[in-house]
Amino acid sequence: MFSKTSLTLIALFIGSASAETIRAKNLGEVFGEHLDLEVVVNGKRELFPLLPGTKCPTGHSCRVRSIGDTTISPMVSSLKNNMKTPLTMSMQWNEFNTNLNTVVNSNDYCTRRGAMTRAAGLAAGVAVATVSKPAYAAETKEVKMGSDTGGLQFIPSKTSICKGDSVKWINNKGGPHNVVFDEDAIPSGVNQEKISMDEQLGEEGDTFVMKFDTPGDYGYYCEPHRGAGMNAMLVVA
Ligand code: CU1
Repeated sequence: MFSKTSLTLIALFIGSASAETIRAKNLGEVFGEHLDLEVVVNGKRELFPLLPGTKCPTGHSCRVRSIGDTTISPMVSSLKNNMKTPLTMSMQWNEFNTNLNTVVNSNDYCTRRGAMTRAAGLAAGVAVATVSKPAYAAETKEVKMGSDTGGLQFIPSKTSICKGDSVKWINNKGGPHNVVFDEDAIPSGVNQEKISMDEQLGEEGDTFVMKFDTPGDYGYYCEPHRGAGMNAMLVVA
């Protein structure tokens, strides 16, 4: 869906946005110029190219790209290729800048992941309406039931997701296994029966998938092997 270089740029930006400090600098109206959004990460300067005609996002520092600089970010090329009309271009660019603001201001992983996923989607030409849906940035994390050598445990024993994400439990070895949440170790208001399994997974490769919308800590165990200590933790942020 994205070019390799675009993905590298996105990955770089996600990785670098956690502890940045932003210096505000008023450049005034620089319409028609190429601007680079400047983010300082651990004393190291990162530049993120903005489209021609775009103002520096409020509260951020931007630099005017030097004349004759022919280096164009693959992300910008992708944006140009995918924004067909001036109207959708300005709409999507506003949305993109909003997401950038969220990304550079937020230290929260889930917020940042959502914003960056939406921004990347817009850069690839996905419609605003689509990327704005909560499910757009959602992920599914996998948990093995039983270690590869047949150990009675969930692997990993602790899983962290963002609200709206799902977990897929996969029956690995040593089954049958199941997933039962501990009534006393889930967020209040969550229906224990609704998120737990009724049955057990007998065949290797069988799966159980559940989506989690309420933040908090969830303790769960495998009913047949609870006595053997087969329990684990899920954290929904
Ligand atoms: Cu089990």
